[in-house]
Amino acid sequence: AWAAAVFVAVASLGAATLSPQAVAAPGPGAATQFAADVEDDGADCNVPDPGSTPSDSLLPDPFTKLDGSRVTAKSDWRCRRAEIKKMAEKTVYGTKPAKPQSVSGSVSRSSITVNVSDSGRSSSFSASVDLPSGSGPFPAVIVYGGFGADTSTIKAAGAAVISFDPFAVGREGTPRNNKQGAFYSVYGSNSSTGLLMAWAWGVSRIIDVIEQSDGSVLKAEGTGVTGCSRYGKGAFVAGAFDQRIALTMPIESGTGGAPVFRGIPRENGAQPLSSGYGEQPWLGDAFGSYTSDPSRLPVDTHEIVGMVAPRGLFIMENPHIDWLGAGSGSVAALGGAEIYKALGAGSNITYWSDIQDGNHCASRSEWRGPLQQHIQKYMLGTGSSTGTIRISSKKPGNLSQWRNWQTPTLTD
Ligand code: MCU
Repeated sequence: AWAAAVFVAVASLGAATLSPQAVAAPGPGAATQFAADVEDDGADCNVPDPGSTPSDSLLPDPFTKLDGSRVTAKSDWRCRRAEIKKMAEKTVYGTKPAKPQSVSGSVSRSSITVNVSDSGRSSSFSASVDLPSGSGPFPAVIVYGGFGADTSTIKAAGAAVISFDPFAVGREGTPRNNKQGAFYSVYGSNSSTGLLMAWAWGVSRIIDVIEQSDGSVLKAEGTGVTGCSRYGKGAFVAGAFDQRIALTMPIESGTGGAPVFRGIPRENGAQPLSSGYGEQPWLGDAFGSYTSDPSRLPVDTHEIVGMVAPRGLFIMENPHIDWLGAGSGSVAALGGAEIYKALGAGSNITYWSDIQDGNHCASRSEWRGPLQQHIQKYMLGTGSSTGTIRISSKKPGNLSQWRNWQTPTLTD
């Protein structure tokens, strides 16, 4: 009850194929070398129906494909990721529809508007823009909600801030059979897709509008995404499901975000899966059949981390509040880092829970330097930071207890 009260208080403050060259050292202008130029570069993959997968209390092997064969080449990851995407949509988040028939809008120095229509239904939403000093055009970080993200460091690093109100796209406080917001106006209030994926769809549509603009104010290449707490869950999902996003930065995301689902029930004080499912319709309706037994899930979040690979990922977590499940978060990072390593991009993932200030969504000096370095490396193409895994001893994670698979050496 204590933790829940704290969260409510904070919440009320704001309501391409991986080529060998793709993992070479970055140079100026190479900001987006790890990102794709399309939202889903595995859209052409032939993904078999996942059917039912065996129950497994350990983390599923990211490198075994649905046909039972193993991933052997880096280029295989593209279609293996498409399998993970399909399973994750089906069991965890709900489907993310492809780009609507029509997306239009505008980009100015102070705002972005987005208009979509598909199959005779339309909706729109807008977001505000805050530019850094300099002449631009700038890559932007799409910042969910109004708290927890260090927008002054983002701007000081040289990126624009797009303030995105996720509730405009998928409102909280609605029952699952009457979801509201721009996403549900188009796809139906009884859509089984949860809010996190609806928000991710909104982020993708913002990127569409930036891509379609004349590029004088903002550029779509080098886009970042961040948010804290429920918005950290959102940022994590947005980055996994749009491969144009060059840098994904979830903060203190908790259950439904980065932490492995299989770890949550075994982690003292972590928000239970049933609570993460029931508090808000964040996860897809289908997840309701897994809350009492996550070992039946065909995927876990280490593979969602792997969907982000080899793009920049900076997971920030808070080990001082049990509810946030940072131990399960570190297992997700360690498991996902195996995928980064296999792709030759081991230095593109950072996990950092080794922090002093335990306040939820606090502004933290420890993260300022790495945040700036990540923005410069992945969004601007200047600077070169090497990823680090800094796990607090308060909430350790031990990958060897969670897997019975080995990481393959993949051919180029
Ligand atoms: C960590 O994110 C959530 C958490 O899952 C909820 O249980 C709590 O009510 O709110 C947190 C949050 O978004 O705080 C701002």
